[in-house]
Amino acid sequence: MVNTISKAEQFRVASIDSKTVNLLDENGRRLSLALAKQLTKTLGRLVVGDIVLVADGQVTQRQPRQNELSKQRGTTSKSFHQKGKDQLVAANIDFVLITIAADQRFTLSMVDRYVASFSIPNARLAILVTKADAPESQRIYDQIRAAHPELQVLRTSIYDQHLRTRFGRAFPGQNTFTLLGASGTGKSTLINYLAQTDLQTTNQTRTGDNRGKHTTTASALLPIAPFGYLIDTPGFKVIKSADFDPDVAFPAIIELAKQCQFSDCRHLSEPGCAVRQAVDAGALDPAVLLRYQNLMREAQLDQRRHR
Ligand SMILES: Nc1nc2c(ncn2[C@@H]2O[C@H](COP(=O)(O)OP(=O)(O)OP(=O)(O)O)[C@@H](O)[C@H]2O)c(=O)[nH]1
Ligand SMILES: [Mg+2]
Ligand SMILES: [Zn+2]
Repeated sequence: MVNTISKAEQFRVASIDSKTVNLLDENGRRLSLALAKQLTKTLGRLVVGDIVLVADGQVTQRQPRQNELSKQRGTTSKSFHQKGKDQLVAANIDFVLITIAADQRFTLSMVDRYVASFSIPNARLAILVTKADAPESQRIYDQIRAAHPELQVLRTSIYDQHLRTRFGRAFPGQNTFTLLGASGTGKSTLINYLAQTDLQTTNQTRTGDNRGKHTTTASALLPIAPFGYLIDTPGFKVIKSADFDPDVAFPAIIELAKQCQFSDCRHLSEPGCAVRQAVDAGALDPAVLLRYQNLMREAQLDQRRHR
């Protein structure tokens, strides 16, 4: 008997442009649907990485999201109504991979910011020090390891012929990765390298400061065997989500703060502050408290700006 009822099939959102949503199924089958024909009113907005059911050329259902990753809109594109509003980047992510290029300006506060902004539920955050062939890469790697011993940090270089093996060992199994980082850090280049084919457009960085030219302009989910899916994203203009929690980047301080006399202690000059006591006793590096206070200040400035 011929089956006349079309069964709903499961796809993943691979990319979205102004008119079309491009889908991909587990067998690599692709399907492009007109956005205008989708029931976005009932489904909510779709984002790259979403898992959806499709029947008769229509998305009929969006599966509940494992998590969502959003970033703050670039200041340039921020209209009055969008102030401080987040832009959804991707959903259903297992690993958030932050790219930090060894040939660009580096500060630890940048890493603190990334960790505070992009630690999301049900995903692990790891740092990739890209362009590991650049002279500063070892120093940057060591600094990040020392400041964030809780994080997985991997040096990557497209001149490393064992990179695919090392990447597979660092992130075993099939996962969905989102690459996040400044423009020109080599996100698209890394994706092409892992895929062993040019899927994404890349571009040289500016001479002088090696900053990127914002080559990638939209997020895209790419199936790359045997690793799973990699999501390429546009380079950052502003490194943070609208609401970021400085505490997240400082697990040692969170732990100590449980012993502070006041539960809302900011570890500045409050009496009975266990964090400052730990610094005085030599149990906590004063540089860590400084970094924490810097990030707190930035978060406060930011909140004021967007209110
Ligand atoms: N030396 C060296 N250069 C690299 C490496 N990875 C990437 N690059 C170079 O860095 C430049 C920028 O790479 P892209 O992949 O376009 O950077 P991106 O992060 O995708 O940038 P946006 O799309 O603008 O966000 C290119 O010229 C790459 O060849 C690496 O491991 N070593
Ligand atoms: Mg790119
Ligand atoms: Zn305190």
